[in-house]
Amino acid sequence: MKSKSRLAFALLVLVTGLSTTAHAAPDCSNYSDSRLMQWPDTDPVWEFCWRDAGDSQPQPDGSGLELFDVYYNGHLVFARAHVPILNVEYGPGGCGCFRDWLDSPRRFDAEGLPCSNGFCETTVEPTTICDCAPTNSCDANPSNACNVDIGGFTGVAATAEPTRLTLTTQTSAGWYRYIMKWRFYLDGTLEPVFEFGATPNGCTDASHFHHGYYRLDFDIDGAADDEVFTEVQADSGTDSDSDGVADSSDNCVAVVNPDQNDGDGDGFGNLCDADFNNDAIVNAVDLGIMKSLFFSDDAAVDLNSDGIVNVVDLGLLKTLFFTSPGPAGSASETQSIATETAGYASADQTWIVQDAVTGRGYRIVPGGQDHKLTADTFDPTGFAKGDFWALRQRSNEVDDGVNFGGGCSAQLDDFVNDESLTGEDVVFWYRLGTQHIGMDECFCGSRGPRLEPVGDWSAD
Ligand SMILES: [Cu+2]
Repeated sequence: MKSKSRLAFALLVLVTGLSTTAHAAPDCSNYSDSRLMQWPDTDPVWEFCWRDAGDSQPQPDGSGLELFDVYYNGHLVFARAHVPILNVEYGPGGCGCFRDWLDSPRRFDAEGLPCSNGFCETTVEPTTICDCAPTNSCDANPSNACNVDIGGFTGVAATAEPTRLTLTTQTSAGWYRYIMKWRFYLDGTLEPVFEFGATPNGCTDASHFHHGYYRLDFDIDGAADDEVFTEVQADSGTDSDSDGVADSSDNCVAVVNPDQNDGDGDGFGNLCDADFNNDAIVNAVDLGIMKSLFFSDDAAVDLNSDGIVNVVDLGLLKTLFFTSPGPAGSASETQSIATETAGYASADQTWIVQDAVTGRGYRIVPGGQDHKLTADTFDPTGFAKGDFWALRQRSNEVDDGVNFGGGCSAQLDDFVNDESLTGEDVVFWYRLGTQHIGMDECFCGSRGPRLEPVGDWSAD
């Protein structure tokens, strides 16, 4: 990988007059204390500026290892991605609640070359307070080696493997230790990872819940023209036409077709698809195609699949005239989020933020444990406030301002005020969290969503 200081990069540009890639690399001089990353070395697919947690904004709490102007294959993904809100709530008999900070880097074990000035280029992932084999349970670990600081490196470690680049950092807030990773894959997948640890103290013997709030300021192909969708998995038990095939996999949801025959393989069953030229409308052109194949056994035009194209099929075509093929069911139902929305996620819910013009987007797929809010001694939902907030980008909404008004709980709901999202610059906030039952602080509860590219992200 390449990671150059701003100065070194400016020097390179001066000397060569050229960037090392076909398009201009992000200009990290726009973001104080940030550095450029390009990976892989040759023909980089990921290019972005990153800023160490110690320099992160906004103050007073910072926002961890920040990313700016993140490009995949030369296409802009994020303007900024970081964690401005971090908090913890204790159950009965515990220590109340805390608003924590993500701007105090803490040492961990990273070895590589170069490994200085807060940056360590490694070939194996570094070891943090959360990597404590053989057990994650402090109680079960005889040497109790899981919740002590180790290593002598402070800053950001970058680990290049054949198919992914991982940036890792560790910070402290009192006795707590927080690990942030960003994993960048060659195929465009991006995985933020958050882990929650601690050193020994009197509080964590009581059950408590940690919450981190990612702020993902998507600027896919620029700030304009964003749209947000939510995808909910269809109820696999519903069968609207009672043909024995559930809607979620029925290629004619409204027509009884237990055989599911689809002669042209376009996803619509023959009985609801007289669109032979696949232009999405049944019209005179399709009628002409049927005429030319009359008395043949053409698999696509034989609408009732009885082995011959005849007057029965012509009758079926007439009933489908001027309609679109389908509808066919799908495993997920996509709905637009047209105005600012927040809430808790339902099972299997995912989201897509995409550019309406280019069709490029990212799907946000929650990690299986990210949203879990079951606690044995108290209800953490009131404190968590939600799992997601789809908001219009506002420069005064980078933090929730709680530090000016007091309180531990996230106050993102104050930003939800019916502003339109369609065609705007969208910010997606994503909460993840984990419960620590008393004495299990060696369990760090690795959390994080998977961000998958949607659309054509190949290089221009
Ligand atoms: Cu904890």
